[in-house]
Amino acid sequence: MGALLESIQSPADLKRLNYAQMAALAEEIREFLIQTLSKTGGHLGPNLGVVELTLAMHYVFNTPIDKFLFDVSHQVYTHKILTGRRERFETIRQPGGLNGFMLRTECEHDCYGAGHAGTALSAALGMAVARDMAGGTENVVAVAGDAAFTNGISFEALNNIAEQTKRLIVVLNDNEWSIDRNVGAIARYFHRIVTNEHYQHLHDFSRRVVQKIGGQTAVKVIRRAEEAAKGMLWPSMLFEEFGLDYYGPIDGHNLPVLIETFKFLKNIDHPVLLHVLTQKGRGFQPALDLQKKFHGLGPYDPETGKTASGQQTWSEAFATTLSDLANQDSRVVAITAAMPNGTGLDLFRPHHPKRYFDVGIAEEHAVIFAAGMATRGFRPVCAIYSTFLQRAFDPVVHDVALQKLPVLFCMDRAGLSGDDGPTHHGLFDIAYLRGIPDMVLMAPTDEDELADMMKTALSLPGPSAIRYPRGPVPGVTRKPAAEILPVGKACVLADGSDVAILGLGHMMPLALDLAARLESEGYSAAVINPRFIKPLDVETLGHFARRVAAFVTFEDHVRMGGFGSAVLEGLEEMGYSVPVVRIGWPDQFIEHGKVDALRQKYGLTVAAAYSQVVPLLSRRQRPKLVAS
Ligand SMILES: Cc1ncc(C[n+]2csc(CCOP(=O)(O)OP(=O)(O)O)c2C)c(N)n1
Repeated sequence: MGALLESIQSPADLKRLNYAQMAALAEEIREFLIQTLSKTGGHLGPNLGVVELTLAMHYVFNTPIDKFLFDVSHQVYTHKILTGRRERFETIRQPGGLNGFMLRTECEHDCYGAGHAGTALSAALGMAVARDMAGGTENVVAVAGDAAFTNGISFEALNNIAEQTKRLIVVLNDNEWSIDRNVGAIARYFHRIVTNEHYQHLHDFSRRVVQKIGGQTAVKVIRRAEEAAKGMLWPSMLFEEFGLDYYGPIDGHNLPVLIETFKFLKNIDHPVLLHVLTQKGRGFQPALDLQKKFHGLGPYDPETGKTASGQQTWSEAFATTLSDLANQDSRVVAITAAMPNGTGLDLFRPHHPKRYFDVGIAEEHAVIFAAGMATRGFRPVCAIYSTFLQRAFDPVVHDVALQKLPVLFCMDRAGLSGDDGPTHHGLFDIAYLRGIPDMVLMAPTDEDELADMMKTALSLPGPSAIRYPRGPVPGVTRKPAAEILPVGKACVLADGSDVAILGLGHMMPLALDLAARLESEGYSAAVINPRFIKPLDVETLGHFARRVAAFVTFEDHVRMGGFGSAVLEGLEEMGYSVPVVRIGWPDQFIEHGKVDALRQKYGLTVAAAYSQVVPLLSRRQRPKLVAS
């Protein structure tokens, strides 16, 4: 670690540095990020892009009194390093270590937590209005990426800002990238500003002014800085129409320009938007060459950027299957909300470029857009992470299900996401989809069954959803072609008369292990692959309810409102009172960490299921081996 970086314990230490030292500190931070993340993984590209911006903000403002909000907050590593977390930084995203995003419980400098896009402006406005009502003087600064402005909530906030407050600073951190290249009219609009012929002139002007003021007295510096910043005032119709004064675009890697501009904006009695140009991945050539990959990734070689190539993932299995199904059915179209890489649709795009739609970070729009296409005979497939589909709950209900439209939701990252933590865990989708009339909800145990479920879904007259997790598929031998499954029919893998164990989707290995353990002790254990969460196979449930002493359900989802709850309800409605041991996540937010360790900690294990179910079985009969 560099000497300057080592001297920084809090933002106060930063304020003692001069511009040259701060520029050197920026390089030390970059090197520290590249080395650390090569071991921990994380959002390298976005963080390399905002080092100077974050330094300048902390130099001019005073957190935690002043409030910084970062949209998504995946780009807050420098903020963490500067605010007393440098020594723990190597624990980022590791079990028990720092979270990868802003977390209110982690530090007083993290005034607002996030992980989903589009929230920074609304929350910042709320804080600014609260300050105004309390007669406070603190500054509120919201930093949002260019792709965050493709999100509707950002515009709902913009629509409201000028009416509610006179003091709010919005920083548009424009690097022209979302995870993939940013798309849509807003992206084109920002690009037009940046490539405007006047920009170069203004950019040079601001740099010259700041160079000139170096070394002069503080008063003169501030006055000249004001002139410089005023000189940069550049009318941007869009933001001006929303009632914000627009400043920029300025070079987001030029510390003096950033600092003098913030000093000026701090005293303006009007909401402002500062357009800052940054380079995602700055200082690390592999990240500049492969923007998408280095947005967020696991461990890599810090020299070459190379990562270990792994097994096929669920996302890849989904996308290749969708390409095949689209070959067979010209009505199939694929929709992503700015996640072509994460959802695997990158693999679909080259095969069916005209049937691939990236709508930006706009999950609600994605779902309603799909509904519109479905009304005209298409078979839209929305590939959206379980956690991000939460955003679009109402469109799923109001625009798809209520209108009985055949849209398929393929929910990637359904289950515990691991390192990303609670903002990204997909633990609620069964609960929020199960109560929607006509919804067909499925979970595959392997990639072959995923293909069958997709084929089944595309044959249905109404809405459907499939949940599958992050990570590699089991790697089973594939059938030559996908088959349509009987809807609402579970698959009994092993018959049994003491206990019936249901392993939902990728939790099936736990069901099989539990069955093996119970069988080895003389119990007779049935194993069932439910396939359908809805409609639930009540016939199969009823069949076993008449024979077994208990059910066990395994699910990678919260217990409350989840699959086990569905089984309980199904049994109760049929008049059975057989106990159900429900193995799933408890009624609390689960921290980040390794999936296996968190499963151990929260009892999503064979051992936990065993200890809960055996007393229920023993009451009914002695184990056969013991009895004989
Ligand atoms: C609601 C929602 N949808 C999707 C995502 C996934 N996501 C995380 S960061 C990101 C791109 C953000 O781009 P931008 O705001 O421009 O910031 P940058 O990474 O370029 O700094 C996306 C799509 C998310 N976090 N939230």
